[in-house]
Amino acid sequence: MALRKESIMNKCEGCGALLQNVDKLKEGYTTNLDNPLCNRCFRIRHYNDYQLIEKDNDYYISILKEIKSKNDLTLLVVDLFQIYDLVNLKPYLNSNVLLVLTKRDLLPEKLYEDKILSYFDNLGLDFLDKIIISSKNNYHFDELYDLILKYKKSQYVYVVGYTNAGKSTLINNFLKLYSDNLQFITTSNLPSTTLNTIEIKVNDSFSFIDTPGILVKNSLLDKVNEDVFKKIVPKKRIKPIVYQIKTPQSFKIDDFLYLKIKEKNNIVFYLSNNLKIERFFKDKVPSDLVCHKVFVKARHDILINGLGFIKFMEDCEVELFLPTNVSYLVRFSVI
Ligand SMILES: Nc1nc2c(ncn2[C@@H]2O[C@H](COP(=O)(O)OP(=O)(O)OP(=O)(O)O)[C@@H](O)[C@H]2O)c(=O)[nH]1
Ligand SMILES: [Mg+2]
Repeated sequence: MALRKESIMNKCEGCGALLQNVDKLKEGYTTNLDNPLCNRCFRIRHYNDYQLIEKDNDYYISILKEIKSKNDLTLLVVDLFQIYDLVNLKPYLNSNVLLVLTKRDLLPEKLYEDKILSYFDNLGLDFLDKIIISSKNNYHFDELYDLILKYKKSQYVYVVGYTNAGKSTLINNFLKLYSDNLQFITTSNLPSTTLNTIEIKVNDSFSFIDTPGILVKNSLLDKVNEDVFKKIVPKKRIKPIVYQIKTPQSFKIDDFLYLKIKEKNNIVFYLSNNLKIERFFKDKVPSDLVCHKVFVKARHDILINGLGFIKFMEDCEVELFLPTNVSYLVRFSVI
């Protein structure tokens, strides 16, 4: 795979797939090979009609390995609202990685940004620098631009990360703010939008190379249909929902989360505003969910992969019921 030769290959400008006019169901299909976009990108952009094209993680890893060998500046884009297994990426990252934590606009305005940054310091990964941004409201974009100029090794800056993190949106926003280039990359709220590397010139200082996102393992988002997916992924700033707990009780969200709390506590849900939380004072444990007994310290959160997080004000042991193979982690609270 030649990462820097895309301008002379016939690639879709929106997703990077090689254009072809043979198989309608395969990536890069177009009726006219002179079109700049494949049919799939055209339909995402104009009809919001998304066609899922699945690849396996070996494909993404092979792209990461090739990027590592270049030793150029790499932006590792991380959605602040999701849990990613960043430690597992360590073997595939070079020593020129800038950590870009994005979607700040979704989290409450009051937040200890330093605490978030220190959480990522403790993962055992070496970053040149770290920055919290939002592509939605240009938050810290000038600062990110300066960091790129400071750390870039050549004219190429690679953008990597898990699927849906916001890599292509970040690049499009850069083009809007700092470039005359009118091109833009296809984005969507569903996974695996970018299918191959895309080289895109920002200005004479540098070009970005966008990459397809790595698939997220053990996420609730893999276990639900498209309608529920859209409900779970937040689009607007999350409104925290607080519950005072004085007697044993349980909480249920749709058919994918059930939480049992026995002791006094105050808890806060940070989830998409489109989800409804039901409270019960009698047990109604769903039989198809897996029970995890979780000890949570005061002012810690349980983060549920793909869903969001729940803050606990007091020490407690809770029973958390989730679908099979959905992971969670406990982390000190940053809000
Ligand atoms: N609220 C908010 N949404 C964002 C932000 N950045 C990206 N998004 C949304 O996140 C979703 C995924 O964005 P993409 O740019 O397509 O993500 P990607 O990392 O390129 O995904 P792949 O191409 O699948 O690897 C889209 O719905 C974007 O609108 C942000 O800063 N804030
Ligand atoms: Mg993309």
